[in-house]
Amino acid sequence: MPYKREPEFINVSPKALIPAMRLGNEGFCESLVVVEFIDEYFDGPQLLIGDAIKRAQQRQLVDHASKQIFTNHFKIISSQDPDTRAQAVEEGLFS
Ligand SMILES: N[C@@H](CCC(=O)N[C@@H](CS)C(=O)NCC(=O)O)C(=O)O
Repeated sequence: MPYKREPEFINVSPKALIPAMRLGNEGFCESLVVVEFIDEYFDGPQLLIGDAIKRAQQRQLVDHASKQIFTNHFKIISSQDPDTRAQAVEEGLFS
């Protein structure tokens, strides 16, 4: 792995996936959770922008990337097994 799986990281991201964040003693992971937390917690420009429909469409895009693209992309670039890479391409692009 390109990064260490330190216990404090695993505490907030049990599957050792990023993004993950910790604030004080609390932490969590998952792209959409992190995006929504940043918007709710911090002042300043919002990550999700526009009216409710636009924000829902952005959540849908993040959700799709989170479930289909990120995981498969990582397998494509990191696996040494050609079958695993081929399956990740199939799943990432066509399912
Ligand atoms: N559903 C997760 C997917 C996160 C994910 O797949 N992250 C990738 C990087 S984009 C990762 O941490 N890969 C490392 C690994 O699979 O070991 C989310 O949206 O946060």
